[in-house]
Amino acid sequence: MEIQLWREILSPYELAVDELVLKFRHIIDEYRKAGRYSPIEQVDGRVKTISSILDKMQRKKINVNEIEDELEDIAGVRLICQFVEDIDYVLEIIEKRSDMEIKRRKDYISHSKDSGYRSYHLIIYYEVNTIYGRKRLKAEIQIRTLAMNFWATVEHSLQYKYKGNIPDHVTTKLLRASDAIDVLDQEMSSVRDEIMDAQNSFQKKANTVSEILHTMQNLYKVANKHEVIKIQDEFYKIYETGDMESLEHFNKQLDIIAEGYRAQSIS
Ligand code: 0O2
Repeated sequence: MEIQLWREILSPYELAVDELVLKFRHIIDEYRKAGRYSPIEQVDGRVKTISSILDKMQRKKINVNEIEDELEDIAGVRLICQFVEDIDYVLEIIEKRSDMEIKRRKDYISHSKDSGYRSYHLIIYYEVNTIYGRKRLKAEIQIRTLAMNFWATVEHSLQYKYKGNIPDHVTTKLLRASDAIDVLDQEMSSVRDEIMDAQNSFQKKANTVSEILHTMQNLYKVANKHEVIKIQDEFYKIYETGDMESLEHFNKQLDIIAEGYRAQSIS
């Protein structure tokens, strides 16, 4: 097939990956801005390379004109979670969306692959709008924990190195490592609530500090400089104590001061 034709085929998939990555990153952002724990930790996306498509076509005996029907992972998005439990929340988020329709699920977490691979896969239908009109295409979403992702990344590089024929002694070690990853995920789950609490308070503090700094920046433009410097010193003192309640109280007081200046500028 001509290179130009490949570009035409792959272009809507590139758009789909860009849009999906943006949408999932926005979900993380929404959670964090609301001071809540995000079940998605990290988002990656890629369009399968032409050489990887050719490899898979060869492996699965797929014709050029069947590529889009038969290859369901030309567009791929990977959602990385901190804990196994988060995967169910992510699934719920996707199930509720109107712009993604689940076609197929592959649960390699309940039943890991013979290689030791663990991950939850969804094949979704997703619609993009291009200059040629609307196109409904398929995309693969892989959902897995940080630990599962570590294993899959290492194993994938070994598959590449050994061209799919990993020696037995390495396979044995990989299977053992996969079991260890499972144990690690279970151990991490047992302290999930504690870790989530810690991360939530960290996020809340970061949000409050960012609001305070934003208001102070605005005050610099309209208020008396000496007054703002006094407010700033007060902020540093409270910040050093590390007391969250005082920081939130200070934020509210600062809002009232800023509101006063806004009222003055209107009258
Ligand atoms: P690449 O290079 O990552 O793109 P099927 O649905 O069974 O007809 P398919 O499409 O192979 O066939 O589905 P499957 O098994 O769900 O695999 C889809 C993708 O999951 C793979 O894409 C890999 O990215 C990943 N994957 C599956 N099995 C393994 C594994 O044992 N180890 C690792 N590291 N990744 C795996 P590709 O196209 O095979 O590869």
